Amino acid sequence: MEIQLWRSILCPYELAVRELEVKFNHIIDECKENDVYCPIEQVEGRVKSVSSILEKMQRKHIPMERMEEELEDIAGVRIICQFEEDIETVASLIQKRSDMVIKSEKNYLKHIKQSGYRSYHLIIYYTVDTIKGPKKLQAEIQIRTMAMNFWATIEHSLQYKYKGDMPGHVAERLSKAADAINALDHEMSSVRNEIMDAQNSSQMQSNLVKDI
Ligand code: 0O2
Repeated sequence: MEIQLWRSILCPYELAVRELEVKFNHIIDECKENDVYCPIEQVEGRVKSVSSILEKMQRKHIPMERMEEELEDIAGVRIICQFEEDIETVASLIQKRSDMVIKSEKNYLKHIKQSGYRSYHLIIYYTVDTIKGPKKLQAEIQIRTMAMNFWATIEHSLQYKYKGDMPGHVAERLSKAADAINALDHEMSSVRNEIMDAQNSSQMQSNLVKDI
């Protein structure tokens, strides 16, 4: 397919990724403005590369005419959170929005992948306005903690390095590292809960003193 044709196919996806990044970053701004804790730490977006699209179509035997329907992650946005509990909060924020419709979810937090990969994926329908009119497309939103992202980023680049043929001992070490990441996420949540409990009880005590 000609470069020009690829550009015109991917152009609305570029717009979708940019709009979604703006919208999720705006949630961070709104939280700052209102001085409330933000469940979103960072937002990243990308449009899948042509070579990656072609590789996936070949691997999954997807014909060209079904590409946009079957490739759900041409547009991709990654939302990074501080704590595991934030993931659910972000998912319910998305659920309540009128501009994003959830098509499906993949919960790799409950069903951890064999590699050790943990993340929460949502496929959404999102409409962009183009010069040819509105276009409803699909986008994948990956929601994960900073620790999960650290692991997934390194594991992904190793997968790329080994071109799908990762030596067993490397995969095993990565799987153990994923367990350590899981333990780290739990520990950080526990520390946070302890601090919040202490803050709440000192707040209650100072309210009591005020009442007296
Ligand atoms: P990129 O560069 O992010 O586009 P697939 O797994 O691609 O055959 P499907 O059903 O779309 O098919 O998979 P899934 O699991 O819903 O989502 C795929 C994306 O999730 C991947 O995209 C990764 O970003 C991420 N992912 C899934 N499994 C793993 C894993 O074991 N390790 C890491 N690091 N990431 C994972 P792409 O297309 O691989 O890459």
